[in-house]
Amino acid sequence: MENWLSKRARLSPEKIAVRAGEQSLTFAELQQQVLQQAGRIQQLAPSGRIAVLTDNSLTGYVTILAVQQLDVAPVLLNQRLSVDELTQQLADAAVTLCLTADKLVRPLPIKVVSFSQLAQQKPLVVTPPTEFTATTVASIMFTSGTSGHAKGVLQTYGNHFYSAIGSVLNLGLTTEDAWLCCVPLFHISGLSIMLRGLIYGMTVVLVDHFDAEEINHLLCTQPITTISVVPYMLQKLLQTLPQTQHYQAAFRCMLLGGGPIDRATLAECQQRQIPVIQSYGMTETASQIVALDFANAARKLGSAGQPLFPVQIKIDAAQHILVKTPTLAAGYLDQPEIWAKQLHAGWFDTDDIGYLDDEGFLFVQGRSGDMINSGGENIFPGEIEAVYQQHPAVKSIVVASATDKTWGHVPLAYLQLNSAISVTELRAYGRQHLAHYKVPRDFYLVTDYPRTGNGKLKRRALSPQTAQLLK
Ligand code: S0N
Ligand code: AMP
Ligand code: MG
Ligand code: MG
Repeated sequence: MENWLSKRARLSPEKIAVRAGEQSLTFAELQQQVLQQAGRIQQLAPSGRIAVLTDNSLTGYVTILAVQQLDVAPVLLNQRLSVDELTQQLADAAVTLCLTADKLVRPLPIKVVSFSQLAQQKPLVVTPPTEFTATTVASIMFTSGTSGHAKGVLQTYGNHFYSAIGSVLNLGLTTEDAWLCCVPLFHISGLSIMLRGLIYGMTVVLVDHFDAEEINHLLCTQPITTISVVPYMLQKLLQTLPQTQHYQAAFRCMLLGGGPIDRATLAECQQRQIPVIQSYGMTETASQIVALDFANAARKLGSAGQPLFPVQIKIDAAQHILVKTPTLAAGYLDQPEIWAKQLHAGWFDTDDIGYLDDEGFLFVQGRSGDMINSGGENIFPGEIEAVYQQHPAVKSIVVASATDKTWGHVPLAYLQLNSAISVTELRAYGRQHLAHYKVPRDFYLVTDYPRTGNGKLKRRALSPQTAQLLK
């Protein structure tokens, strides 16, 4: 395929590509800014991989596209990670240059260039790739792993293209469409909106951080047609939208994904005429692979929908959701053996549990493994345990999931101690080494861990009821 940015700038140069607050860029202007930014990055003479650490700022948006125009797959870093976690990912991806929003600059063991330092560079003239090949890796983003070690997911241009097409065949497209992006660009939820923008020739309304009142205000006053949200965001939007206020008539789709949702929230949306479209997908499938359609949204409340046109789904004997899709990533960076374990004859085992009803609609029921989904962020107990096991006061630790009113699920820690330590110290230690959303909400002391007859840990049998809360 022709380079998406060049093609889009030629097809619809005057159309608004992106709006961010008071700023907006047409596709022609976006192309010009992106190529200039690429020229500045080139001035830094990067060799090897380039990471981008940014919130949803317009400069971040331009920078991610600029790295792609240098024919390099940007490594997209989660802004909430700790220095230790970022350092690990940078090393895993052999990144040599990290382009960083000024407010996210942190000491990292590689070359860090802030966006304002980058702006000082004199742009070189760059020659962008004329084509985006389907098999070329377009982006790398990390997703947490069982062992405590994050895995870099290799998303290709082919993955993103099939994903964008699968979505639009379901949701449709009008010339008026404007998609609000308040989900992070460093997650596929956000990155996919940016790439759909190029592919569809659609306006993206970029919001640098999630503020429910501000988003409600935008949806009530501006001609936005679509927004992507995780369940936490939907709940906050509902809580802060006064009963007397309504979204603009043009608003047609609240695309919900990234985690489980309760029926009551969906029913409330229905009652308030908020057009929620549930979806199911993951980083490894370059966003949604299953989604509801407008005709069935009300009738199939609670279902994640049907497989999108390019996607096949089946359920195996253990009730795991298996997927076969051209949006499936090329693999995990340098971890082919882990990838191979999840892939059987072209079918990828999601580790999610679900069933298909008699009409082929998917219902996601949970996870087979230990993953914790907190506000749309994935956490594996192993990554938390590995950090706390380094602490001299901790003799042993097991982390388990608990439901939480705000975040859906959160980690709880069950400990045996070598020496006395306060919960304040345990929290501070966690916050130093882990993303804050991974720090266990509560810490409990236990005398023993529940095990099966043959000694295997029964993580899910741990409960605050049988443990002593550390205060
Ligand atoms: C929900 C978010 C925005 C919450 O962040 P917020 O409110 O900005 O928090 P901060 O102000 O930064 O911090 C306040 C305190 O809250 C803690 N905190 C932040 N996030 C979490 C969290 N997730 N869990 C627990 N605590 C959290 C902070 O640590 C801070 O505390 P202190 O002060 O103590 O540090 C944010 O979490 C967020 O953006 N979440 C969503 C991420 C996301 O997009 N996930 C989806 C990933 N999956 C996919 O992308 C695949 C599915 C997909 O593609 C998709 C998904 C949705 C819709 C559409 C699609 C699609 O298919 O297109
Ligand atoms: P990530 O790897 O961050 O992209 O997160 C993807 C995971 O989020 C999936 O494997 C599921 O566990 C969860 N998830 C996504 N959509 C849904 C949904 N509709 N219902 C339940 N869980 C979901
Ligand atoms: Mg995942
Ligand atoms: Mg905030």
